[in-house]
Amino acid sequence: MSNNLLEVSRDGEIAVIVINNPPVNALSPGVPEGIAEAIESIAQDSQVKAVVLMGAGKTFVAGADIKEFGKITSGQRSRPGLGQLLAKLEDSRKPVVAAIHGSAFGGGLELAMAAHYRVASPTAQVGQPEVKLGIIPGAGGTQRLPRLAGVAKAVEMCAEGNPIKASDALEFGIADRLIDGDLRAGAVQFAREISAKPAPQTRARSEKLGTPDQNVAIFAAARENARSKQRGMNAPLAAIDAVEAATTMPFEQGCEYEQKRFMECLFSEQSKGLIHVFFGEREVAKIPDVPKDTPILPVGNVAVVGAGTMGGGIAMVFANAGIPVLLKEVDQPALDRGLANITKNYDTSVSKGRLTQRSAGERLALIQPTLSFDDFDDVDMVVEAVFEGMELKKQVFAELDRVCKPGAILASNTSTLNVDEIASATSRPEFVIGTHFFSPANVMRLLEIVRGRGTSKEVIATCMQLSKKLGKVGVLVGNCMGFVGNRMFGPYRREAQFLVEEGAQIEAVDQVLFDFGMAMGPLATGDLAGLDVGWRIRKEYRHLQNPGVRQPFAEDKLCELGRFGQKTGAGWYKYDGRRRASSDPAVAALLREWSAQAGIPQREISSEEIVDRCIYALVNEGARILEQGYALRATDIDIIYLYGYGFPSYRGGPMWYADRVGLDRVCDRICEFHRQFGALWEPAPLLKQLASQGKTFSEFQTERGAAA
Ligand code: T1G
Ligand code: NAD
Repeated sequence: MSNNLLEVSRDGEIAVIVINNPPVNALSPGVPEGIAEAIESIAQDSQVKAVVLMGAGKTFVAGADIKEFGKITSGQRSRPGLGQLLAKLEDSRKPVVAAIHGSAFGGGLELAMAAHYRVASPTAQVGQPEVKLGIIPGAGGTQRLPRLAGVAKAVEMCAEGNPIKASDALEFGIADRLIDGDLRAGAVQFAREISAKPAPQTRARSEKLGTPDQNVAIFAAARENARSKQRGMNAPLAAIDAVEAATTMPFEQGCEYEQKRFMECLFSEQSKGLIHVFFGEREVAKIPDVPKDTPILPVGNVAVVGAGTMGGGIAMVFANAGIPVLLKEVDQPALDRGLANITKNYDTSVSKGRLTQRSAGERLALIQPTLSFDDFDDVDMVVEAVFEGMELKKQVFAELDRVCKPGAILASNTSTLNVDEIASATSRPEFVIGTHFFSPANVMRLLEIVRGRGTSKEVIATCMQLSKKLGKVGVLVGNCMGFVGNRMFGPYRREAQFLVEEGAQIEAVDQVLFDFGMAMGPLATGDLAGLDVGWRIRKEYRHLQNPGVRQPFAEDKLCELGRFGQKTGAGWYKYDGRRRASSDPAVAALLREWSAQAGIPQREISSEEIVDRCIYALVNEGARILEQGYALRATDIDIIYLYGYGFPSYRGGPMWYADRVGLDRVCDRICEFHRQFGALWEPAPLLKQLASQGKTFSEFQTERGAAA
């Protein structure tokens, strides 16, 4: 029996059901129905003694079809009754063996746990990642997993959403055997071995559900962990409640409770934001005019110029990916400083158990220090990370053009400078590109890839693919000042400064944005990155400022006092030896004085105004970037802000957030600020247009995509 989504065949007395719904065998409409039909017809076949259930292609089942969720929440279709299918599977009197390779995620693991046995290839992984989509397992996962793996492991997997390796699945009783080599053959062999045994039902098990005394501590720790590590997210807490229900309610009742919480989460704003992010992360990798089959250039070894804050981290990124790195500095003391920082970072990772001493040593060995360009003639790619000055960067690129082999990619980590002007210092602008890492480069996942006027499609495709290999989320952006992330961050931090100049407390501005979900408040972020970085850039571009337009003064004045932030022990806050921040009344007093000198009246400022001015400043500049084409999609801007600036993922990103608020309301508020504060708040034409048409940035993106 087969339909185009699955195939049933026989291997002697064993029936083999193969799900074939590429690319990830999601439980799209037709798949659960097909499995149910197959189980029913196998039940009638007396020849069959047991069943193997597996996936075709690269993976078992990666879960429910996420693309269908929108249709459920918009009422276009009802929720697929996965629960009924799983009960039917579990009730099969012919034992069912799930054979797992690749990923058994979400509904995929739930399917496997409803089977009577599970075997897996050693490279497989299993997990309940639903909370990363703002939902919880909805097909019995929170009820069957604790029965198989115990309460502590189940609550960790369901609340944190991270996958576990096959060897851990075996250790915790989720898998019954690991199969080296041919999985199908091994699974059929296993099915033969158990075909005469009773078919154990996971739902009937309770030996691992613990006692209330044991469980109370587990759930308390899980809730505390969720509140700190997944701050602001509702789904992890709902997942914990559902696993707890498995320890206090009978199975069916527990499933009903899970169902109720699942639907609650599915219809939540947070889930919509996180599903937007899920597909957004995959969409940013698609460049309309750079086809999937664009030739990729080899990047087998690289060089990094400058071993400062960024250069050192960038060298670690390549070494962590197993790519040998030449690291060049101007002189030995600078080189020693850079290597010492790198070594310290690896030692920290080892001391925190994130890395073994052996692999730290292997990675460090891949970083070869040098003081000359002599060895650069053989590298496939160079990333330049010297001081942010155009003349110096052009000197370095002219030198690279002279020493590097034809076809080597020449990338700059500049955070603001014009990539075309840097490229003009070479004879090969088609090989020049911006690779804007974020600090600390070995930690932050975002990589803004800056397309120059001459950058070739091969170089773009190579860097986009390389970003994945480096464990980064690569987003292609256009070459304008500050590119996308920093260009939007300017107005965001400008408003934060204006708010404290007008009377808001420093701590209040940071706390309100922190409560909104930002990883850190805007002023504290300035202290972390170094207030002097922006100060140097403002001084470099002072000549471009429009004299009639208000400029924030607070951070310039703090820098004139040498308060650069964490690096000097004082900025907006003061810092102890371990960089812990505390309020500094001296700054508040200075601000009152400076505002009085500037004639800025002081007033009470609401939290709502703080959020709107900072977040809508992001949105307004984002709209300009979108209409000017420096970002391909609104989604790209959202992904940049999630991975580079600590914007809360459950709000989907600034552009998605604005869409959910309603662009008409956002535009009205910005017009209000325009009237109150002047030209800086001129609404972006695209925002005005979409607001007047009752449209969203997502719709604009789809239309532009269709037009491309
Ligand atoms: N539904 C629909 N499409 C999916 C999908 C899914 N579950 N998983 C992946 N895709 C698409 C993806 O958008 C991309 O499309 C292509 O497949 C390849 O994916 C009932 C309710 C499995 C580890 O959260 O983690 O089950 O961009 O690029 O890097 O309780 O995909 O090519 O057009 O990611 O090899 C829970 C999500 C669902 C797992 C493979 N499951 N997927 O990674 O490929 S909720 C998940 C992944 C649920 C139940 C609940 C990864 C992967 P396109 P890819 P990959
Ligand atoms: P940094 O001052 O920490 O380091 C710059 C290093 O470059 C110094 O060690 C210096 O000795 C070295 N250098 C200067 N001229 C050199 C040459 N000719 N050859 C080799 N080395 C040379 O600066 P940073 O913060 O690492 O910034 C480097 C670049 O990265 C800048 O373009 C900056 O805008 C960009 N950037 C910085 C950050 C950040 O948060 N610091 C984030 C993203 C991008």
